[in-house]
Amino acid sequence: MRTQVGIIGAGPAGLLLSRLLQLQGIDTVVLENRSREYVEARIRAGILEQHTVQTLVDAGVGDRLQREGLPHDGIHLQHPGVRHHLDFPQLCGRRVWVYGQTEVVKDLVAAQLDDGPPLLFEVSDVRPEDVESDAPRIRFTDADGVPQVLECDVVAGTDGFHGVSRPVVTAGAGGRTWERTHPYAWLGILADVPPSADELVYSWHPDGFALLSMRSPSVSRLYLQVDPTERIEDWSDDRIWDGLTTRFALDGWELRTGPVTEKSILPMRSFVSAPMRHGRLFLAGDAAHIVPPTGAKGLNLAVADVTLLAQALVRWLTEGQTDLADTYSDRALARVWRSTHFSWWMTSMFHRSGDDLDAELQLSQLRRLCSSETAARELAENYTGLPLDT
Ligand code: FAS
Ligand code: PHB
Repeated sequence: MRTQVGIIGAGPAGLLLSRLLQLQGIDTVVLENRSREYVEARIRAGILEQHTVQTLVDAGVGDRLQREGLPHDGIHLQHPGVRHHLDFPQLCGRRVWVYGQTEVVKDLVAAQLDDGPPLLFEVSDVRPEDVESDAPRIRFTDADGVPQVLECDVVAGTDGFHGVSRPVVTAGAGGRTWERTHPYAWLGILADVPPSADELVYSWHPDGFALLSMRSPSVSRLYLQVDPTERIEDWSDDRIWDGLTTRFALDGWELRTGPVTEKSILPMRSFVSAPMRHGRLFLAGDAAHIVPPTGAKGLNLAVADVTLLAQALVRWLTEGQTDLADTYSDRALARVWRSTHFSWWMTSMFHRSGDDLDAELQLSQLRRLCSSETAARELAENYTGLPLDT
């Protein structure tokens, strides 16, 4: 098999990269080791930055997003007795959209299987090889158990945190990684109950953080800060709703409860690996970096990476110019560190772990955000997504 760009992993990064390159006449093949059903069922992010929405719309995969997605003009910040709304258009002229990552992936898979380049599910033994040469290739076994070799001009490692691509980059390019596992986790639920608030509520509470989010006018998505050692079996639906009701308590307001359809516990990690390239192997998305979800940056960072990578590969493969490819890693990492800082800052401000002094410092920060337009603008600019350095 032969193509121009071999893409490992059919998450949002790999699928969108294939789409952006297809629109510029660049051939790709996407290799995914899970089934279509599995990839389309994974419940992850839910907030799209404005540039992410524009990128999906410009790539011709934004119709359902614009029909079914929920545009949000802000978020609510809560601490005991106070719920304060941040008006994003007023603060920074941008907004965000609520549209599940599950739906983004379904739209991208449908477009690819409709009139797109090859997307091979349920492959195995994927190994990028000779990425330092001018003729890299990917060895893999197809869904029928037949060994295959995909010869490429370039390989894109968009295979997530546990993928095979990053180890090849770090082994070849040296470089380094930065990592921190945060001392808390998120218990997340999906529930068939209309959201109890018009926009997201980030709540600081002595018992721990809580987040009220949603997926549609009839489906709520909520998160509770729990200890990382907690087991989901120990959390009955009633216990979860009690915890949420306590942490969102506000006079004259009530949290609606309903049937829980999915629940899981998500560890929280900050991780960055540099460089994001070795030879003709380029990393994008969770393959190179992980942020805690408090800043709603994971999916949006993956989209930003592949927007930069697509531009670099089009210039290289159609004009023979390697300037953007040669600076891709540094340019992508600049945004990665900005998002890693913002995600750490939001996480540190809302999650209870330290002593009472920490609690007062967090509350002072929150009061500042609720009373200062300058402080609120900094949050709004980062949350809605800083302009891409394209
Ligand atoms: P992905 O991990 O999505 O995709 C990588 C793909 O590569 C997968 O389909 C995988 O099966 C495939 N793959 C792996 N190894 C392979 C191999 N050897 N061969 C072939 N294919 C291979 N972000 C938020 O902003 N908000 C959230 O609430 C949120 N919740 C999350 C919950 C969870 C459990 C996780 C893990 C992440 C969450 N994130 C959240 C972050 C999330 O949105 C990621 O940033 C996003 O999925 C990154 O997309 P990709 O880089 O495409 O990686
Ligand atoms: C979500 O809707 O899943 C969500 C929203 C905001 C976050 C994290 C997750 O910060």
